Amino acid sequence: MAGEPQDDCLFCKIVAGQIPATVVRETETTVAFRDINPQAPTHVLVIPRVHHRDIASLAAAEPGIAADVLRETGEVAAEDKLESYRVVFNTGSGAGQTVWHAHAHVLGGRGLEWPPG
Ligand code: DGP
Repeated sequence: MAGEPQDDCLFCKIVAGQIPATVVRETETTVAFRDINPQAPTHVLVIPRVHHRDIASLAAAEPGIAADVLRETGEVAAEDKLESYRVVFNTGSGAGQTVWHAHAHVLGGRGLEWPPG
């Protein structure tokens, strides 16, 4: 059920501490940790503790927690002293989503081209 931990979800396992991760920030509703395959000097994932398959589902069901995720992206950028950075929510397999637990990518520390690939 949406919102409940899923046995087969990698990020639910990180939230539960069953899989190790380099956690940089935690709040009551979110966890932020370094991406295992970084695409920039700073590449942090901010996830809600609750399970929803993507950011649209999270925002529809629990808009306050979606706002918490957004706020944390700014906190991550501030902690890494990023003046410029990008926040990405890959949504759907055609956009590159591979983990079906809502997450924001915070990317920075190098020049970022526009449009993205
Ligand atoms: P996306 O492609 O938008 O669904 O992003 C999923 C990201 O999750 C991808 O950049 C790699 C990262 N990732 C996958 N498995 C792990 C893991 O076990 N630990 C960490 N820290 N990151 C992971």
